[in-house]
Amino acid sequence: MISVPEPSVAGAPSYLHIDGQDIKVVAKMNLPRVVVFDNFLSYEECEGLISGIEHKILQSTVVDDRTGTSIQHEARTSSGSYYTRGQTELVDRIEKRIARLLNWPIEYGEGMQVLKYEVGQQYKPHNDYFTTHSGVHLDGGQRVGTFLMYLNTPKKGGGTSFPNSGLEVAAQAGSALFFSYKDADDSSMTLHAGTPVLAGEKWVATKWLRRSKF
Ligand SMILES: O=C(O)CCC(=O)C(=O)O
Repeated sequence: MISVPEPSVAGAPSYLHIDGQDIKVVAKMNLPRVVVFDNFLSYEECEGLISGIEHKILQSTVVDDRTGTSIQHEARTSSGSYYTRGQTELVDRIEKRIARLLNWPIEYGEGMQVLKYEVGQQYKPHNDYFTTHSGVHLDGGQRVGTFLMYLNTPKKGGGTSFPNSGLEVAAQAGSALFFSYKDADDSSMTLHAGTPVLAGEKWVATKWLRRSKF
């Protein structure tokens, strides 16, 4: 097996047919390794992920680099919650679709995080891999990929930006952004940010992928 998740996009397919879904391949980039998909989730699936969790969302936290504990921080002002792996039939179906799309075992994935951003809220530039100091989170190995699903379309703002390459992906309901990072350092250029929502609200679901069984 290759060392990071990677969709089967060699040969430039316009669509990948998975789980009855015609997933559109919209954009690709090598550095950072990014692939953008549309029609990954149906409208009903987006709504289902939001309605299944909105009653339990709380202020988001970040991992403290020094201690490895979860803390609230001005860099991340969204609120959110998690689905455990396979928690509902819908979550299970989507996790299987992600595993097939990225050629990465379902057991290597963390639970699914759902975030809600209101106007002015954002997630400032950060990397998703753990630093040596947050090694407390390394059971299941380092994170090597991120799969971000946009569950609605904010009226303005709320895209995901990669400040070191100038790329910005717009948040569009049902579309998804994949990026990978083989090494836990700057070489992958996957520093990224959830840009501030300027009008409306933003809902996103994130799946982090580990190097081994999580
Ligand atoms: O909301 C976004 O666009 C980015 C979210 C993010 O960076 C994360 O969950 O790690």
